[in-house]
Amino acid sequence: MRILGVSAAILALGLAGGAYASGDLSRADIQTVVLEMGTTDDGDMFFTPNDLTFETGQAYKLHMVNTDEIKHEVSLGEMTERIFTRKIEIETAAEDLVAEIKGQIYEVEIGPHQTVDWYFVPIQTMDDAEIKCEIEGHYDAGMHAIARIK
Ligand SMILES: [Cu+2]
Repeated sequence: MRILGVSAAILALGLAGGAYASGDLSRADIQTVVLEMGTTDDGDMFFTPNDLTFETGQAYKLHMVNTDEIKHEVSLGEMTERIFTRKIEIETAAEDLVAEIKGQIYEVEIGPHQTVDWYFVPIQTMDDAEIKCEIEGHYDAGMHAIARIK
């Protein structure tokens, strides 16, 4: 009985060390993903990359870069419900903080030649998420991306 108890304790420690991180998951080991958006010379609109995979429990900084002369949107739709948003961060070109916005966010609109960072941790899996720009005509011009949470 005593041996069984020790084994159970070792097993529990092993699981705790291997499968679960401790502390603040939204700040540990943040992985940066760059999402560029713009318009090609042919008039096609894009997100690059247009196929994204995220993992539950991994903290991300989605670095959204609008390379265009016009504004665009990054709308997560239903994926918003599957992530914990820590903050949206806006800085000047000189990297001075303009704003940190906290709370659940569905969509971010980004001005011409601006960047915005979206800090989040996926908390539920999802197979068929879609990131899109909902400005009229932009989706049809190609401004959407497939996303999944594993
Ligand atoms: Cu757009």
